[in-house]
Amino acid sequence: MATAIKKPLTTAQFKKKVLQHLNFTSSQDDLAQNPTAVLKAVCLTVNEVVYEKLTETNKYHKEHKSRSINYLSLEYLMGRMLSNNLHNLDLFDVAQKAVASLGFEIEDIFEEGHDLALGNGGLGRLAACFLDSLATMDFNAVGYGIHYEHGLFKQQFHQGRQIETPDEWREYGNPWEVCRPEAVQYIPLFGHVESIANNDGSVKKVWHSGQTIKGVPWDVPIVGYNSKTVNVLRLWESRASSHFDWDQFNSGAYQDAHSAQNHAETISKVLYPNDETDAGKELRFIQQYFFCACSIKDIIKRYQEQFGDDWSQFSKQVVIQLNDTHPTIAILELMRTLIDEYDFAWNDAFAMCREIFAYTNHTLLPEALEKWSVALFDRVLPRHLEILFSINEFFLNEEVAKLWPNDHQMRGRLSIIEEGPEKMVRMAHLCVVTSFKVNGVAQIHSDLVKSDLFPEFNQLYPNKLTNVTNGVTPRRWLKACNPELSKLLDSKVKTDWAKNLSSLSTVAKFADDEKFQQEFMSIKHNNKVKLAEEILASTGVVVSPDAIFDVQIKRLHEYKRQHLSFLHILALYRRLLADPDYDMHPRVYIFGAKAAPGYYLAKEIIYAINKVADKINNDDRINGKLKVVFMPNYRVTLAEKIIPAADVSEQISTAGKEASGTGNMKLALNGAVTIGTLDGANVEIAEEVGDDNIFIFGNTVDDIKALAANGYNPYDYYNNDEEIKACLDWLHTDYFTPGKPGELSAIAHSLLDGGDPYRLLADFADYAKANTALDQAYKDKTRWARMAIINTAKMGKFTSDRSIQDYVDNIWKLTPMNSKN
Ligand code: DL6
Repeated sequence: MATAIKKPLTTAQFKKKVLQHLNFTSSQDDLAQNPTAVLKAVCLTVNEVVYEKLTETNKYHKEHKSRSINYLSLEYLMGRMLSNNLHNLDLFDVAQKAVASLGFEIEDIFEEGHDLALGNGGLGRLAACFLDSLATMDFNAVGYGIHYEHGLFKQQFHQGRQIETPDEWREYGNPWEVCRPEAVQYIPLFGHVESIANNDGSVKKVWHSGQTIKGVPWDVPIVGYNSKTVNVLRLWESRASSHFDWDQFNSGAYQDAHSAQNHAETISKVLYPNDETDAGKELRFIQQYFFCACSIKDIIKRYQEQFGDDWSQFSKQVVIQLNDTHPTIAILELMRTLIDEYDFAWNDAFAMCREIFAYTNHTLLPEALEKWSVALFDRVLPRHLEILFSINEFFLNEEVAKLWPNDHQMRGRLSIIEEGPEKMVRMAHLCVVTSFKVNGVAQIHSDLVKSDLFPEFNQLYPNKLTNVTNGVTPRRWLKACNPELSKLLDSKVKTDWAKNLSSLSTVAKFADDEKFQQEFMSIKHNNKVKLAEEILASTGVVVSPDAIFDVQIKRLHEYKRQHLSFLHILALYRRLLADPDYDMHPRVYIFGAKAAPGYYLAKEIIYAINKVADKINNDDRINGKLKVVFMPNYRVTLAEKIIPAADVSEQISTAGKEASGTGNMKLALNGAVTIGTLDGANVEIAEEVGDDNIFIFGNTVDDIKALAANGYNPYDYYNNDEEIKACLDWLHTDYFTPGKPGELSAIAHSLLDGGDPYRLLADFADYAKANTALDQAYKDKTRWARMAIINTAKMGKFTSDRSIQDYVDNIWKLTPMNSKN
């Protein structure tokens, strides 16, 4: 076992501090009435340890001039922090006992906390896992993002339809953040550029901005697990650069007095503003620039505190990772700063950027590859647009033209500017041109980035495109969320598996051990009992823990194909109605997903699942063999409850569409067996667990390409498969929506007349077959237990510690704290 860091507090000390905070920070004497106050006091107690470690961490890196990774991400899905921080500081049992002696269950105290839901899905959660690993592995890292006033919306269902309400995660404060007024930044916007001739004939560009926004940093400490490190996530809040107009206010113009303030504060108001309107687009664009500019200024400030005006060490000290294209403007901001504010020659500034930036691509979906109009750029960031044009000119003339002389088509294809009725800036092209490394997030995805998305760039820059397979932190996604299983694993694995996940492979040798199987499956059962209670509380549906818990939790998107599972549920229901003795083990389908507010079909899919669930769950004819629940408000905290209880993990995206997936890793780590396509990280999960321990089905990437090449016609499947036809026709009736026929037709329309863009019908039959095989496997208790155990045992590769080590070795080149190197 690796040497553990000493427990920072005893139970008695912890309790004393909690009581002190209750008395002196919150003035609370009636504890029984106030678990929220206890939560706050516990957090403040933990923070005493955290801030001391943060100071030590900063001191160390200053003294040792450690190179830092600066992770720029518009999204961080942190979830709740308390349980994780207690585990990482080895204070969980201490806090549990201390709180118990005050008359509370620690779990009830956790329930008082809010999720930090500053992200949409996988991309933001990945960023959170990476911060956890960076701190655990003692690397010098800062996460930069936006301090959104409202994170991802809260989801409720009203008569089956999604209703969105604002998320108020810090309405009454957030104990995990500290404001840093000493690091405020001022960010210019709009205006025009003046060209001033120098005496030597050169031209100096001066940007006269039209507005200035104040960026106020809030630091959220990131606590490493059993490590010396506490890093920070620095989130920028936008404010007006001057206070509201006092004179105007006193003269009675109350609204006007606030208007500049309102405009400035809008920037960090909401995560992902609806960008269907021009105003929404401008807001999203300004959000991106605002947080990039604040972060670049902060990175330079931190550097200058150590090195003054000596820029020679900058690229040795700093690496910046762009999490998707959202922070691309950071490249232009650094160029602008170096050239306009520090008098760098263009070539030197560009060379510097090319040593500092690296970019992660998270999607091949064309609609998700960001483009901004040149006109918008020109209006908001005129100086940046000039620099962008100069980079493009250099790229096209010095690089593209050398490899493909006089090839105008190639110039057009690779140019950072897309010509057309409206000129657009291709942000991914700017990233690829300027970054020194570009990575995809699973092997198959990275291969497709090379072969399909950026083949010419791969030719132009042969060693730039690479892969780093995603990972998840086992601290949150096993140790904290599945305490019983963790204890069982502790009893079998000698090393600290939470820090060395590959050591779980030891457990594979117990996969056929009857006693271990029983222990493993009885923990799963207990977790299912707890989830069944949660399901009853949140949906009113009674489910049996003896049924198969079949889980599909992820953003709602057509490519993820929740509606494939939905169609199969309809097919099973039909089979059961036709033959009540139809041989299947009872199954509970558990969905969790939010649909983007403007995504019509995604919302229709939610509605259809809810309506079909209502019917099935109340149909006595099928003897409870099938249940369907859509758990509202899917978020990190809910995932922590669902994942330990899952038997089956649905990972059924169209091959080639899911870049990686990380829910697939979390579920398998907790002993769920995957039914999935050969897509994203499923491919690598299959390699690790072996064909016998996963249900792979459906068309491969090449098959999907061939389907298109041969002229895909969904009606071929509809006309030739009686079950598909019956299920799709059913949706046009009022069977599930009494008196309202056609209410569920949208799905059928998209699959037939809409051309079935995600080839759902082409995979249906094989999916149904794989499900039958899965059902058979589950009925064999010994076989299933073996499969579940192997899944947990073989997930070593998918720890985010491994991902971070890959980034460090191949891209970032960092040295951890206390390393001898
Ligand atoms: O890399 C994290 C995560 C992947 O696991 C998902 O497969 C991928 O869809 C997601 N990508 C995005 C970006 N936009 N889209 N779509 O969220 O990244």
